[in-house]
Amino acid sequence: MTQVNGMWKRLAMACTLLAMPALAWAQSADPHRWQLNMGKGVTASSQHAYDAHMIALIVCIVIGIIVFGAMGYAMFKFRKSKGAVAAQFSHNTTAEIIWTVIPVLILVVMAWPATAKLIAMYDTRDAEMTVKVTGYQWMWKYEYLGEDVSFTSRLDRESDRIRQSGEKPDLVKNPHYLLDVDNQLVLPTDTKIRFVITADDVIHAWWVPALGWKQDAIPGIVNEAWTDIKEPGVYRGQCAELCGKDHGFMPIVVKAVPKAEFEQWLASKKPAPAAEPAPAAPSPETAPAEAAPANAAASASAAETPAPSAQG
Ligand SMILES: [Cu+2]
Repeated sequence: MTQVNGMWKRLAMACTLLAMPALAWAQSADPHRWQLNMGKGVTASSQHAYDAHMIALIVCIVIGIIVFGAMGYAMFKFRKSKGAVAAQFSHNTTAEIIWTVIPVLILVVMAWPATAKLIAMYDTRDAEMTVKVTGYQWMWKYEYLGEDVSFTSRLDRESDRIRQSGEKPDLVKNPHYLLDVDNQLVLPTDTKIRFVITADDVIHAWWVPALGWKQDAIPGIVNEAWTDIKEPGVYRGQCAELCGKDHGFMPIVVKAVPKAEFEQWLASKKPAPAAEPAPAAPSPETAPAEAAPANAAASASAAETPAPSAQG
């Protein structure tokens, strides 16, 4: 008996040692080569998904150990060579009730927190800002609603050059080959951000694993999602719905920065304000607020004037 106990202890220790690298890798936001477990991500949603996954995984492991342990023990202990004779019975009501009720209880225990987390994932109320994401063949458009800031984001030119040239990509020189974009989606941390997601041509799906969800981008339909990124960093993703020949070449890059830095970035992306005081204005007390729009209008019309002649 002590020998059997010792064997189980050694087996448990071996299992723990084998699981250790997986537990260590699970800390990071982005996937690693040979990663075994899912990542924890950097948002509450991704943490919830990770927790639900770990609960289910642990339940599966415990059930697996119990079932296969009992099977192995029964096959070894009651083997034919030891003179064991198969029991003869057609059914046992007590056993049937037990093996129905226990799995139902296990499922309820697993479904309860999972459902609560799923409901929370779809609750976009009380968002502090909204970003509209539109999928195109083959790029993304981001609009910061109400901020007058929008831009497209597509595969970076160097990745595109390498893939079209047929040369072998060097992952040391280009560690983010096919995973970089020209314009990153900059987002603030510690902010509830609502996404409205759609597409302009075919179905795409916007997916950044570190945020913990993916959402279909469907023409004519506006889907919703939200995030609240806890850690500043660069998080990469891809289109996750087969959308055409360049489906594999429309990556996503989210750059999460602290709120103050985001405000600065957003201000820098807004169209230049019309009321720029002219530096040459000598009047020290009142900035010529009306003069500036007039200047802007004048320069705008000056810019427009030569256009017809240039065309003609
Ligand atoms: Cu796509």
